[in-house]
Amino acid sequence: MARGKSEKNGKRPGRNKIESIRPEGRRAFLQKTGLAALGFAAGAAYLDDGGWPAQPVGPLPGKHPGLIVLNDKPINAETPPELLADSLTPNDRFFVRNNGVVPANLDATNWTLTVGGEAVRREKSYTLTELKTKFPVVTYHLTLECGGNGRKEFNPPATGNQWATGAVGCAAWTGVRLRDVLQDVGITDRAVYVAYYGKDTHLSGDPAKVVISRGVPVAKALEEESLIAWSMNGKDLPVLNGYPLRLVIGGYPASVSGKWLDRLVVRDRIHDGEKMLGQSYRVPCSPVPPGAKVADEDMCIIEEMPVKSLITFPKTGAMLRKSQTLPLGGHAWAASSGVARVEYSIDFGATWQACTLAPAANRYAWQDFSARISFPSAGYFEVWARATDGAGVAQPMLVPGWNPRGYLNNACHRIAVKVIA
Ligand SMILES: Nc1nc2c(c(=O)[nH]1)N[C@H]1C(S)=C(S)[C@@H](COP(=O)(O)O)O[C@H]1N2
Ligand SMILES: [Mo]
Repeated sequence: MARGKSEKNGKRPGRNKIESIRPEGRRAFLQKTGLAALGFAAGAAYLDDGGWPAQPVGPLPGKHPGLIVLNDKPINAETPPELLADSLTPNDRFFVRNNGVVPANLDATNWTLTVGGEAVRREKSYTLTELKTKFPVVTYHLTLECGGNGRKEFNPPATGNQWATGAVGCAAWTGVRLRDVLQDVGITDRAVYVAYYGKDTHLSGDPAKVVISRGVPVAKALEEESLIAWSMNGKDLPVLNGYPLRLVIGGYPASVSGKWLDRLVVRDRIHDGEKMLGQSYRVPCSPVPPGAKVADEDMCIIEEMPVKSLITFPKTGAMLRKSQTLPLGGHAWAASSGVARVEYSIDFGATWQACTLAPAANRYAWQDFSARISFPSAGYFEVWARATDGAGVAQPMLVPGWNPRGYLNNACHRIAVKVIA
């Protein structure tokens, strides 16, 4: 189990014996408690879900075999919570969200990044070596979360990858600041948006079609943590995560962090590239009832992602004795306001207790939380975690605001625990 790994890394307090339920035991437990029916993230139960691949595809090249492959055309894979226990998500465990075909024959030596658009003085290109030597090289811990993470829980269902909880990760990204490069190119005061193009190709095979080209407001692009990165946790980017160069922009949906990055455009308007318009990465400007049809002009671009947390230890279905305490662990993240606190509940949200919250390495980095939980009796419990951001906004306990594409589900994560006498 993930526990062994966590303890080896010294990340979790103590070494309390939490026995995991044996396969037969787990199944019986899940049946008895109706756990599977609750849609809990319980290992292979993921793959039994209607619409998901019946057979796991993989392992993906360079990726941990425990990643759950939701789609192989394009490749999309999420990380189960127990594989996300590390403070920094290892490269082979980092989720993959592709909209097109991974580019072949990636050549870092001859890679160039071109910066153009209506609002630059003159277009300019850089080789990777130029980027690495011309500008200060910086490292930040930045959380990337897909806007559709948690989509699986929306009802009526939204089309698209049925992400459960694992389209998120936090790595140490190394590169140069986007703002240093933009400054070197020279952006004019007409600049409104900074957008990307990557080298991946359209699923249709049509070379004229752009897979995805999204962007951020100039002010966001100019933040000190907005990076053009070539390294993840001290190693080259994995091919599936954008080798050899990508944007990493924390706090916004990860769809703005363009992979296989070869072109930036500084626009004099809100970028109108592929997956910027219509219903993509947009939510209703004002709340709508579940199932509503919303006209494109009433949909607004997602900017900052809401506060969220994830329990990564123990795995749901853990079993312990009443005499033991449960070491709880996980991460919490929010956009620019940061995480103010994390609490847990073992009574379905009736009462909440404080977790210990580690400081953030920097803005937009997730923060580890932990707690030691004593249970009042034997029996079935759920452990819920709830984070509150710096503006006092907490995670909802239930799935929030239904929206046509199923974005921004930041409902509390919960796990099942069985306490035996
Ligand atoms: N070139 C390119 N960049 C891309 C994408 C893509 O399909 N092509 N997907 C985006 C989306 S929707 C997400 S959530 C993140 C996922 O990053 P990851 O695969 O490294 O986890 O990449 C973004 N950048
Ligand atoms: Mo995404």
